[in-house]
Amino acid sequence: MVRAAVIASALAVIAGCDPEIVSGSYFCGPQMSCPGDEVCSPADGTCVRPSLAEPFMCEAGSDGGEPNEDPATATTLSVAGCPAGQVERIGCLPSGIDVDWVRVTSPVSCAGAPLSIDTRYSVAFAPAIVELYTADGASVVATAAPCDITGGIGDKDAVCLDTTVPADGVSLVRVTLDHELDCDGACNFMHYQVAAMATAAP
Ligand SMILES: [Ca+2]
Repeated sequence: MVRAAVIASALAVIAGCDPEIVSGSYFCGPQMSCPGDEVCSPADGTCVRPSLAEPFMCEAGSDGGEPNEDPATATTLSVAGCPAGQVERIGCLPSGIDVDWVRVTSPVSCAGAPLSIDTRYSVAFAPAIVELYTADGASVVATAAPCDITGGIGDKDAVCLDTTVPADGVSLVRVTLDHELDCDGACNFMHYQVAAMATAAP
């Protein structure tokens, strides 16, 4: 709500003296909040007049990794080296029952090197929960924590996971929605971007 208000006033300044905000010109706040008579359109997470709201849809290509509901079918994200440039993938959780497994693979020569796995997602919808699992997918090793890599216009939130490249180079991650903050089911969907990068071993 605070972020949406800040963006709204910034756009008002850009528009000159006209205090009227154009429908669809700014992002919804947490849990699809919008000021005044506007509502959050799930289609793109912007505040619009109620008649213009459209349902959520996965972005083109964002569900290309499906099905990935278990470790055996996990979507692969390949880290090229340590150090190497960040690799990214767009994902989508269109409903509360969807689960995305992501297998982050790094060269075995990078074993022990610091590995960051960061996930950004729209602040408007149910937050993403990102967990690092054991290689057999049986138990959680670590949970990504909120982090400040959002920057920009303020429409994104993020959680970050700092780990190390395991001996076999495979880090198994599970992405789900936070049902504690899903607007009682009304914002139970999410686009996200998961990014991974390894740096040189100390
Ligand atoms: Ca899935």
